[in-house]
Amino acid sequence: MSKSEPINIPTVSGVVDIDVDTAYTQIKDMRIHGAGRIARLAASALKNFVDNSKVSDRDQFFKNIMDSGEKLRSARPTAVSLPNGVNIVLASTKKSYNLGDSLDDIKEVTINAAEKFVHDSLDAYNKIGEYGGKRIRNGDTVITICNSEAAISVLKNAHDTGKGIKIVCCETRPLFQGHKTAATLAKHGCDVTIIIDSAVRKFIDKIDRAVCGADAVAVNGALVNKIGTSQLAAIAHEARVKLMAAAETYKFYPDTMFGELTPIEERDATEVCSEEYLKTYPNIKVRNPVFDVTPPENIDVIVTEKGIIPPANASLIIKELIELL
Ligand code: RUB
Repeated sequence: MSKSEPINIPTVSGVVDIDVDTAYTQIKDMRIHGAGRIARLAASALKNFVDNSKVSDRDQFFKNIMDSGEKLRSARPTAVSLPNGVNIVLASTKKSYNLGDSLDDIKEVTINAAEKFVHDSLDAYNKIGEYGGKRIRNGDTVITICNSEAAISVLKNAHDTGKGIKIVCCETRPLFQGHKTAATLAKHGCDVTIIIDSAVRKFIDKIDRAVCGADAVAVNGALVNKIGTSQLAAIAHEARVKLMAAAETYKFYPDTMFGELTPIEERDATEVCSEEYLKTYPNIKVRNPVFDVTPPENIDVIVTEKGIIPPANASLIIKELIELL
């Protein structure tokens, strides 16, 4: 993916037919990206695993599907939607296995759980769009970053309800996911402007609201999202522009309640500089962390499918999530 490649606009897809190894590679290589999409792809792959399993021994089946879950969870480290999605599906598998259910019953329960996860994920976008859209006012100019389906849902809703909004998309270096967001919203009929990431402060006095997605929400309400989000949030806070984070509840990170920190993925230097440049100047070091952490004091609200919460209430969502897993 580069700024010169044609734009392949990702869609909000339901259950797809994909095996575990292919899903793992597509997520790892970012052919499918964005926290919600990768979670749904992993759930689809677990369903596909069950559909195609030829194993007749229930213990062996259980071990194999747990190994598949482990593989899928390891494809990318930061978006907690991925382990949460896998764990939500496999929690049903485990329960059924531990109850002593037959292999056929364990399979059926797993398929139902995978389909339910995908269905609930898609349903969450509509709710987040509806709730978040209400907080956008007539004529607002709204800035966004990266390519978040949840944030796009809020923006589309505000547009569709006739608020006459204008949207500014940060292009989101180094992989330019902001160009995808701009293309999706322009196709939807929205008024869209792309700016380079470093132009946010220059334009902030023209901006009324900021909306972004989430890869993870910690127990203290801190938000992990695409690199540049924390900078956008700090600039917005300085200018008294409110930032709304749009996050389905499966993006809240249970382990942060027990002291874990969210690992921040660091990707290849060639995403930042060309191979030729790196060969010419082998003594130049390149760092490419792809997510950052926005402190809760720079976030106005988090919009979930269960309603809008202040960042300080993140622990309530996490407690509910822990009960599911
Ligand atoms: C994507 C990104 C998105 C969140 C939320 O990063 O940071 O803002 O994942 O997206 P990458 P969504 O392109 O590196 O995966 O709302 O679609 O789940």
